[in-house]
Amino acid sequence: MSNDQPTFSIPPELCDVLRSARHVVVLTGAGISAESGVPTFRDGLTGLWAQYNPQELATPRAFARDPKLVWEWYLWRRELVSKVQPNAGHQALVELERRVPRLTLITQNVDGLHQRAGNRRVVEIHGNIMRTKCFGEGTVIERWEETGEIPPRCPKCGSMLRPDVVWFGEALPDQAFNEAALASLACNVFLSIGTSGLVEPAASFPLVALRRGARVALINPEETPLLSENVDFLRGPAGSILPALLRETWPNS
Ligand code: BV8
Repeated sequence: MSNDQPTFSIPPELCDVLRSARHVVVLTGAGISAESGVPTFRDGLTGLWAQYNPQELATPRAFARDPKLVWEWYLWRRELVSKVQPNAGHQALVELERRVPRLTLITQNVDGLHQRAGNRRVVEIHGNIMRTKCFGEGTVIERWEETGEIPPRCPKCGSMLRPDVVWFGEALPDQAFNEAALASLACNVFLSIGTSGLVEPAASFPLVALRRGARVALINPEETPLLSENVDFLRGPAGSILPALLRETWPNS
């Protein structure tokens, strides 16, 4: 094996629990889209945006201060995401959904790649960059007049339009949060994939599952705070680890 191959081992006990699980929860972060070419938040954005801190831009304050800059940042990300494809990690989660009685796929990502890969039940706890909403009323807006003004205006009330994503300091959508929290309480296995585990309340979902006796595994190329708990650590890229995990769990498929 060449030395740049990921050197991860898959605990057989994890495969056993996964094979017999009634309810599996997966939490994904930007890392699962990295192999599709979508920059993660901490790997730094490229080009024009390298000088900006996403945590500074993804806030209501940034939008109030410079709505044109924030709108154009999301337009750049939307165009980037629309040109990429789901990768082997996304595809493995579609297969996982077929293999287990119930999969709750919670994603922090706003790129819609899980749905494009074919997962049917995706809980988007931070919204979706392809959707646009009225800043004033919060209603999703699908069509508006392009007058050249940036950001464009809501055709109903004239407020500025904004991406339908959850910014720092904003509450998560009630339904998505409740579904994610309830699944974390009820699952047998919780896989945390491609997330630095620094953003709340998403980072607490695996801890909720752990406290309720679920088996928890971190699938990530680098360590995260989750490792301070009694969890499995499969170190490496999701695009390699997830297909291997499925092969070892369901070998005769
Ligand atoms: C809220 C959408 C309350 C926008 C995003 C305690 C409790 C509650 C809140 C807080 C709290 N402490 C602090 C807070 C506030 C804040 C927060 O968590 N701050 C942090 C920075 C400390 N939380 C909030 O503001 C949340 N709101 O709690 O509201 C409230 C209640 C009522 C009323 C009002 C308010 C909202 C947070 C949501 C923010 N929006 N995204 C957009 O996308 O533009 S967050 C955004 O950043 C992502 O969605 C994601 O969640 C986060 C980035 O994290 P990751 O996905 O983990 O990405 P990252 O780059 O960090 O890591 C990538 C990982 O992948 C790395 O580990 C890397 O090694 C790995 N990787 C790389 N390559 C691969 C790979 N893995 C696998 N395979 C590979 N090939």
